[in-house]
Amino acid sequence: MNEPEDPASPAVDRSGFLADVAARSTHGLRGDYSRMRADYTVEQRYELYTPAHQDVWRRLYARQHELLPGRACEAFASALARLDFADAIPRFDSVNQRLHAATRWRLVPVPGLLPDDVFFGHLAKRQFPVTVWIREPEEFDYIVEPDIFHDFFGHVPMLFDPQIADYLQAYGLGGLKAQRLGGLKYLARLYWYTIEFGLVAEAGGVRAYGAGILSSPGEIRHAVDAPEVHRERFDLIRVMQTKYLIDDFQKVYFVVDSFGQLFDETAPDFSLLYRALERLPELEP
Ligand code: HBI
Ligand code: FE
Repeated sequence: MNEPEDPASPAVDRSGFLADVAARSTHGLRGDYSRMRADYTVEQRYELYTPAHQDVWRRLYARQHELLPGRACEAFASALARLDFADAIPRFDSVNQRLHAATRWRLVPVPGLLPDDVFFGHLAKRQFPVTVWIREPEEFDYIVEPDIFHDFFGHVPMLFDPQIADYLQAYGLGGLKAQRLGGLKYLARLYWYTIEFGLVAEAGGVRAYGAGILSSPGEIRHAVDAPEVHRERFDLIRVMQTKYLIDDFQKVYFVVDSFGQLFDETAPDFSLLYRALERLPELEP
């Protein structure tokens, strides 16, 4: 997805993003975007987490941890077991040493959702943006925007897997390119059905590796256990044709045989694929 392409590349416009944030004020994106750097990173000010926040983290962790056996993939379970963040909100600095040693990735603290090009730019540099704030106790079961629990618990263990680590960097590079080629819609579906809601076939059965599944108590049971769910073999074109649901459990999940398959099948240049997809129907999930 990130093979070289023609150099013609108009500048990306993201002027709308902060205007959007401002317009939606306190009920829009809730992060504090006022003291960030040009690359949208901030400090993780650990002293701002209250005892109530720490309690929310511990309870979210405990509930989710209990659901992992038989549902989370091996890579996730083993990385999580080596990270001890059951008892307190993790400090990015301490995880970064271990993460960098494992796969040369590091976490960067951010206020919340980022404009696409900023997000891709970080991934291309093997930097994973993690939201600094945590949901309030009354949002325990459902949160609209990704918070530190989703970003950290869901995504960080998978960054210790060498193949996922390389795939995600390729995705970031491919994203910068897809914006210029008008392929963002298709690439976003790939991200959704892999990094967020991907399943992998393991010896014991189908297991979750997608962060949206792994960080949600309802979705992890639905995705892995529910009989009515469609679990299709990963097919790049199918994935890119298939719309997704952002406010309900998914109706379809795509299953890879291995993370190597994911990397290999998404390695070719996507520019012709994007053009072909314009002529193919969109599929309902
Ligand atoms: N920003 N912080 C953050 N996290 C995401 O997962 C994210 C984002 N910005 C854009 C984005 N995802 C998606 O639009 C792309 O992956 C398609
Ligand atoms: Fe996510």
